[in-house]
Amino acid sequence: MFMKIVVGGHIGAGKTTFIKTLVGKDFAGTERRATDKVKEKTTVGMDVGNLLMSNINLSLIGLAGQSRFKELWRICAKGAKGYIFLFDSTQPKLWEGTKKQIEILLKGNPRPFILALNKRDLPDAISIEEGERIIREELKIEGYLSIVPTVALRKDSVIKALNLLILRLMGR
Ligand SMILES: Nc1nc2c(ncn2[C@@H]2O[C@H](COP(=O)(O)OP(=O)(O)O)[C@@H](O)[C@H]2O)c(=O)[nH]1
Ligand SMILES: [Mg+2]
Repeated sequence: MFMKIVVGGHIGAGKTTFIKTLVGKDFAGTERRATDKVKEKTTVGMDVGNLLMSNINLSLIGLAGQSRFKELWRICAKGAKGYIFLFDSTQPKLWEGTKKQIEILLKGNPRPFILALNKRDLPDAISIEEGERIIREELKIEGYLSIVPTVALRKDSVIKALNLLILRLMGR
C-alpha cells in the first residue's frame, strides 16, 4: 500500500526536522540559507522523505512554512491521505500560521489530521493544557482534534505521532 502524508505547520515548527529524523540519510530536502531571519536555514518548496512502515510505503511531504508558497501547498497536498500539523510549543504567537495552512489545505483536500505540539524538550515550552486551550479557544480549529506532544529530534517520538495518524487513516 502507498500512502502520501503531508507535514505542515508554521515557519520553524519543525517540519523538516520531523521528516529528517524519520528517514535519516534518505532525506531529500531543499533547505537554503533563509532570508526571513526567523532561522538559519529554510525549506524552499518542499521536503520529501520515503519510508516503509507496517507494510505501508509512506511518502512524507514537508511544506515550506511561508504563506507565499500557498499555491505550492495545494499542489503538494493533492492525493494526500492525511496531515500532520506542527506547532512550536515555545512560539504560540506563530501558531496562527499553522491554522491558516490547515484551512487552505483542508478546503482543497479534506482528510484526517493530527496536531503535534512540538519541541516539548525545551524549557520554555508552554504547557500541553495551555497549548490545547489556544488551539480550541483562540485558533478555533474545527473537526476531530487529536493533539499529540512531540520532540521532532527524537525518532521514537516522531514514529509515535506518525502511527497515531496511520491508525486514524485505517479507521482504528
Ligand atoms: N529542541 C528542539 N528543537 C527542534 C525540535 N524540532 C525542530 N527543532 C529545531 O527547530 C529549528 C527549526 O526546525 P525546522 O525543521 O527547520 O522547521 P520547519 O521550518 O518547520 O521546517 C531547527 O533548528 C530544529 O533543529 C524539537 O522537537 N526540539
Ligand atoms: Mg522546513
